[in-house]
Amino acid sequence: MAAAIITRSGAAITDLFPLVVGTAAGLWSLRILTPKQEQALGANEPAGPSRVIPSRRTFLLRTLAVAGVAVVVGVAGSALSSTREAVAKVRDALKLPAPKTPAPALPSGVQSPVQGVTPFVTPNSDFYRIDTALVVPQVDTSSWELRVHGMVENEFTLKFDELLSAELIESYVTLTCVSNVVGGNLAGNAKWLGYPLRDVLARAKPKAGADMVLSTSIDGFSASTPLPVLQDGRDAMLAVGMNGEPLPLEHGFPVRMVVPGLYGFVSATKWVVDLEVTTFAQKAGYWTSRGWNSHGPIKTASRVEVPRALGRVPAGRSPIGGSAWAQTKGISKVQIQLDGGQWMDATLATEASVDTWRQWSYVWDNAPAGSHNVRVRAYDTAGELQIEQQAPPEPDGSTGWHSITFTVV
Ligand SMILES: Nc1nc2c(c(=O)[nH]1)N[C@H]1C(S)=C(S)[C@@H](COP(=O)(O)O)O[C@H]1N2
Ligand SMILES: [Mo]
Repeated sequence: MAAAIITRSGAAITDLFPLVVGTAAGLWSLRILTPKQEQALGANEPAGPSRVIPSRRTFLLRTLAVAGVAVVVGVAGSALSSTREAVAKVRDALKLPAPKTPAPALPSGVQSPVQGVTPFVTPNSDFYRIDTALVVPQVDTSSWELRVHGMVENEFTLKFDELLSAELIESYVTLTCVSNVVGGNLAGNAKWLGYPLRDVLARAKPKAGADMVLSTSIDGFSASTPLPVLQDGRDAMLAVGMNGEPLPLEHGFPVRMVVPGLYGFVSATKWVVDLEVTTFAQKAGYWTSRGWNSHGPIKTASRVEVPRALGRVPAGRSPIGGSAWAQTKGISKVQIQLDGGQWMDATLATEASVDTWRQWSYVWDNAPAGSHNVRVRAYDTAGELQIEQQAPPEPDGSTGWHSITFTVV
């Protein structure tokens, strides 16, 4: 899965298109224009008499072929960028309706007082990205449709205008990737606007025996979401807005799924166009068929963000801070351990909702000069302690307590 991960801020994957295609075309033209023997030469093979030189005529024909391919590639590249511009214009012109149920205003104090802790709301341009597709799909709102079908009494197709005129909700939800390592940054928190999936399902009327909704993207990605999760009242939605704007193209414009409490690989389908009500026994999502789990509840996690790992801080007052999350349950306690000592309660920032991360802080006065270690662990509101045992992300999410070392100078 790591190979499919692209995290960046700002840049679009299509920006890489000319580079990738250019490199491929360059390599190919080198290959076709270069005599075979020369290519086959290894480091310790002698050069010289065995070289084969193509006739002028062959060389000319090959040059023409290369030029022809360059034209085709250029045309394809510019067609792609003009669709991108067209969809970007549609997005710029789009006015999202106000939600029927707005998100409650953020209480003051959600942000840890420690300088350098992640912003409580992640700006869209800094939001992590996970894509299996190399190129961002370009989906126009006028052609977007969502097919709702499978084990339901009422199959239907939803158009974008219908979705916008439905009763929309708004909610802060922290998305997390199953590939996030302990202490990693594949998590982001945004205010989402969308159509509740419970309403979509109430209209479709799932039949008895169904236990899963397979959502599919226009790019072929798919996710298996447990049906009860989409009906239990949490703010699972077909999202159209992210932090007060239409979804950025990279984050699924015009419509994606957002489901509090589940890792993105089983819930957060971007550019979603198909919902099939089915069973786990019959169908599997994209990553499930590649060795990852079928169900993906988010595991309680916490991390130290300040000081930075291996950072150097001045002597005196050392502020320590970070975030913790246990979506749908909420965080009730965060503890830290300094240099292997007693576990101590950190100060919790205000909770925005159980579906968002919660920040924490601790001030270490007069930390002695030298190298120090900080460990962190969190409890959810059921009193359950975050798993201590270290485990890698595959197949259902990493576990372990985050630990960093820093130096007081
Ligand atoms: N179409 C599509 N949707 C997708 C993915 C993808 O690769 N393709 N990745 C999923 C995963 S693994 C995660 S964690 C979230 C990440 O959403 P983001 O890229 O908006 O942060 O999207 C999910 N939806
Ligand atoms: Mo993910």
